[in-house]
Amino acid sequence: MTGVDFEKSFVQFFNASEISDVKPFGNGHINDTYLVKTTGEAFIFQKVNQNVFDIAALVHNYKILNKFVEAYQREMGISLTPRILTIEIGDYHFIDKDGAAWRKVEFLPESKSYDITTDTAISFAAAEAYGKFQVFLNTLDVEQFQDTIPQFHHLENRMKQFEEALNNAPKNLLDNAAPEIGQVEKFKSVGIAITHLLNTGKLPLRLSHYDTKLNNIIFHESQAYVIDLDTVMQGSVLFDFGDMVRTFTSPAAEDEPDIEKTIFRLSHFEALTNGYLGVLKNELTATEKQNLLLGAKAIIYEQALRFLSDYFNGNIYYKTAYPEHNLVRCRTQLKLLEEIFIGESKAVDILNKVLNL
Ligand code: GN1
Ligand code: MG
Repeated sequence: MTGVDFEKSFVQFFNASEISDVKPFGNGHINDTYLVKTTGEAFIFQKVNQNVFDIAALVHNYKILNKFVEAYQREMGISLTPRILTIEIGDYHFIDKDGAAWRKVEFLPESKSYDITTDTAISFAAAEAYGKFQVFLNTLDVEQFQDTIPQFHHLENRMKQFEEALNNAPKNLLDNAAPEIGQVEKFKSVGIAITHLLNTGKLPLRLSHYDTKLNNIIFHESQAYVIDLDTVMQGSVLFDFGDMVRTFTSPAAEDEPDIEKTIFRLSHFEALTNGYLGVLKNELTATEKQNLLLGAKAIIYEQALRFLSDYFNGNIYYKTAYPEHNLVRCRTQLKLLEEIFIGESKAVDILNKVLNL
């Protein structure tokens, strides 16, 4: 938490004499997040990982996005996301000597977020917040935004990266992951199907959130706020719907070692589908509506590939707590994918009902 970069960045935003406490905060796998308490107030202080994000693109996107978020709040009286505080007019980030970006964000006191939930009302409300956020994003010009991570939700790219990781993996890791390698092969058709669909050009390119995990929604005073806008970029709603299915429908943590605990709960699928599509369905095209479940399968498959690739690469992308952590994460994704295939016809019925298809 300390170190030269931390100190130098910290003083850009805070008056050290007013600080009462600084501690790590949240469960992000990529960025470093701290809760900073000052006399009377608290803030989120965050370091955006320069090894993962194109920082210039990220800084560019935030400037545009914030302008519209603030205008939306002024006009509609609704805040979509906690405020990001400027260091100078229009400047939200401080770039340190290594190229990482630091920022200060409003902290909503007594707010709650959930890694997993048993409450379908929470799944509904979180999905509705993402739906409203997408309605807002639909009003912006996608062409103005840059990719903060090139080819992020791009299965062709992810499958290629996986093949490379597999080819370069040490023998002992290949042995440990033999069953998972087999399952990845078994589900390859998911990656091929979404790639084919994306390549037909039939999906509209929309500005997307691209990290719609349950814990990227903050509940505060009966309102749900969307956080983590680092991956807002050109994309497809299929992946945003999919990442909700991935993180809302299982009652087990993403890194739960007991594989039996990862299941696909149709009750939460129904809740999130109602919440998200209740506000968004009239803005979606027929192709989008027909492929929402493929989006869910695709992002879960992608996540399995990403975790397993990182395991083979020596755990260089995701923060890990033990050597097999990424392998354990990969297993939950593959189990969830299997469960979705089992529950598919019921899930399609739910989708058709909500979409009046
Ligand atoms: C990362 O750091 P966090 O939790 O916001 C990742 C997501 C993954 C997620 C898996 C930029 O998100 O794409 O879905 O981990 N973010 C990036 O839990 O790679
Ligand atoms: Mg994120």
